[in-house]
Amino acid sequence: MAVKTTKKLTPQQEALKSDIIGKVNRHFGKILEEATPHMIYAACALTVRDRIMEKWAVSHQEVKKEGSKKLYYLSFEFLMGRLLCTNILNLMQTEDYKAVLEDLGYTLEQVAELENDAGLGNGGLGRLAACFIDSLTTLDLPAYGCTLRYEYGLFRQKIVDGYQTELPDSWLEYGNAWEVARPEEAVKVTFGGDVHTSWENGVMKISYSNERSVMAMPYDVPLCGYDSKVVNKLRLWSAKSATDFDMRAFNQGEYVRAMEEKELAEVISKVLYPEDNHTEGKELRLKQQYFLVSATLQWILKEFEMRNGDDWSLLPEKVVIHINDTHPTMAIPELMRLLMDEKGLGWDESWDIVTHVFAYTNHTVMREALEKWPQDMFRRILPRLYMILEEMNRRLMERLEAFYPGDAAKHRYMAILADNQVSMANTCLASCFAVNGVSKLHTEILKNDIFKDYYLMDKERFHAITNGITFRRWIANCNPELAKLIDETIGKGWLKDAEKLSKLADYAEDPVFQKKFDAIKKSNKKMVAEYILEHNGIKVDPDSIFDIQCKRLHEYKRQMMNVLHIIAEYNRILTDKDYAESYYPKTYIFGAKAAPGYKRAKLIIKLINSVGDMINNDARINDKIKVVFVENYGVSIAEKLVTAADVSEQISTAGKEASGTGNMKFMLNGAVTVGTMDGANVEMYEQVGDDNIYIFGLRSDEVAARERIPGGDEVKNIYATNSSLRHALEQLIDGSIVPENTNLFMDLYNTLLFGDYGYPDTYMVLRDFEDYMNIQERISKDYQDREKWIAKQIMNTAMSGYFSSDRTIEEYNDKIWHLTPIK
Ligand code: 26W
Repeated sequence: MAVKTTKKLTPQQEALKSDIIGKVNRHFGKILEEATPHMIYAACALTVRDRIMEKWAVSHQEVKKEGSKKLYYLSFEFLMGRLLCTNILNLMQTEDYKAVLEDLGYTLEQVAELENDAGLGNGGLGRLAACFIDSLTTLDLPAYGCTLRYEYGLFRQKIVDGYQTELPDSWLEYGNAWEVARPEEAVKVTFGGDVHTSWENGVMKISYSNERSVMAMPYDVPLCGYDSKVVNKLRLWSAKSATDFDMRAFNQGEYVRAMEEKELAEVISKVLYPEDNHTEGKELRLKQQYFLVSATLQWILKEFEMRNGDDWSLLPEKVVIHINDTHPTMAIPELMRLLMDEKGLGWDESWDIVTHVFAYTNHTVMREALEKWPQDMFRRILPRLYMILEEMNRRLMERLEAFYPGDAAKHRYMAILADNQVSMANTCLASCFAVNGVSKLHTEILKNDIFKDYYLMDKERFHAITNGITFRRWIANCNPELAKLIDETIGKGWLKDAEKLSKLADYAEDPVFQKKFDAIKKSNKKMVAEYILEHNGIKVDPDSIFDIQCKRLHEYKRQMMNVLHIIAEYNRILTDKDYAESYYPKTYIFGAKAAPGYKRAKLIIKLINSVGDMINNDARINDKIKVVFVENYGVSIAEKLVTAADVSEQISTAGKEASGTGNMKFMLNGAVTVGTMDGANVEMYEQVGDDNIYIFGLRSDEVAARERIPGGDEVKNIYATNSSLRHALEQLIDGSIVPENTNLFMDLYNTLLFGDYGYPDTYMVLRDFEDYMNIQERISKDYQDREKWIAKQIMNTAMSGYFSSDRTIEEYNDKIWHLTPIK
């Protein structure tokens, strides 16, 4: 692959080298010269794993000895990405691995690229979980991440003729070097059937008939923190047929049927649901949810019992369970069930424990994302849990009647069971000892709007904890040159204490530092330009402004506004000579997956690609604008893109983006944000001040006010008066973009101008357009004042310390979890 270097290795590096060669020999039965690059990757990973395992054994003993309280972070998504570089960095061996691999004729980057992304998540919520586990471990806090071992992660996106198509993500095809199977810890999870109650000595006994069981098989991925002694783990549960075991006894016919049943059972952990911010209410998803929480809780109780015996009242002192959005909510009635039916506790005792063990984070206020299950489906699949929910609901109604006497509408809105549905959010709100939002603004919306009635009942429970990201991955690993420059300028401490980055502010206007900082941005832009040339066949100019919007595709994130604005700029270059002459070249880069069933989002992807074709191939504009859609956006592609952005697009409709974390990744790497006062953008603005961020658009209260009225007049007026917007809109339906199919984008045109339910422009694209256009024009101007612009970029990196997930985790720990760091 690369050219071998002749640098002399240190004794430690020599030892590492023979370790790697040894793995190639013993694991693959090959000599080094015969090893494929994949074998080199696997051999490397195995040496790293050995080192983690050694630490693990020690760490495990420490946790046991100290009898510490543990956090179980339950999440349906853990978007881990690749682990090789993270683990090497965390073990502080990056230089050694680099040197050894170079000695073997590889670069670390080349080898790392061979690892499949663990794409076990859709977007923000899943990536947040991954950043959290890194920070928890780095802060020496004992914690376990718990999720499903999806055989297929989030689909691989392939753009065909401008359209998104979905391919399976078989990330396990070469095996997973990081996991360890724990078959001895498998547990049984039971679905369906009939529940029978009987009484023995005054105690209710539960039994089942016609139920079906599935085995849950755990796989553990050990995780080490940066410069920390603790090893935590991510536990991945995989579904296995419970009938596997008597397979031998089966005759030919039954053998095949048994195989079919096995397939049915194992389908539970087959695939990650690709919906983000939208629930579908599918039976299999309900089963996945119960499967994860039941397996995890059985394990938690077993561990607790082993260490502490059967005094269950101690559970809240030893265990805290975090529910990452409502998806694992069934953990609440499941713990009730286990304590009552299996451990013999009464309702009140169990309830007292349950209400001191669970904490819940909300990650979205989008109505279509709030999970509700049809009651009859729930009852059929989880009959015993349903009984428990009925009793929880009955008691909840008593509490509500006491607090809000006679207010039936309110009771219904706050109920666990109402309108033939089971409300997961209300189950959490009725049971958790802590509830939090993921930014200041988002928490205000929870308190004053969607969860207001619960907030008024118990204000102390609500917390605002702003999200963060791990600086180890999002700067040290993805932008090593910038990390090195920071080390040289302010010393190394910032990787464990991100607030130290603020010292960079002193260098914002220093010409020598500016030059170095700018050179790094430029070289990252070149790297991305090469990537684009290779993958899209489009030549982009690294000297142009790189304006990037990458995130899930959703109407509220307003990729649509971005595209309309690009069309408007393009039109103006064609018609306004002065404008064309002064126009500073721009490269607009998009990356986004759309949920496969979200037609409009997929149409927006097609629009971006079609607008790209139209503009990129128009010789009249002389390469001034390029539009690029980067396929298959995910963690590893983000790691490239965030380092190369000049402008970061964070333009959601105010009030809709709970926090955003992509915004932080760009900021950290010295991009300047153009954004609305939404989610964590608000706090980014507080950190960097007016000069270093471009804020535009309606504020969340202004959006909320407009949502209450149909708004047709305002929209009509905008349409009549803003001619560049009108022109761009008309081009959606006049064949300018795709001449052979004039009607292609009709739906996008219609939804903006007429809306779906008589409310046009649901996401305020048209109403924010002019403001957006003006601010974009200002950005283009400001960019050309190079010193001033680079100073802005440096200020963004300097003031990003607050957005470290280490800070977030410390807040969670102080306010909610109360874990003690392992010594
Ligand atoms: C059931 C379907 C479904 C799937 C995922 C509904 C909702 C979700 C997530 C809660 C959506 C999500 O990822 N939300 C994002 O969470 C991030 C981490 O807190 C925030 O930064 C983003 O603003 C928020 O959209």
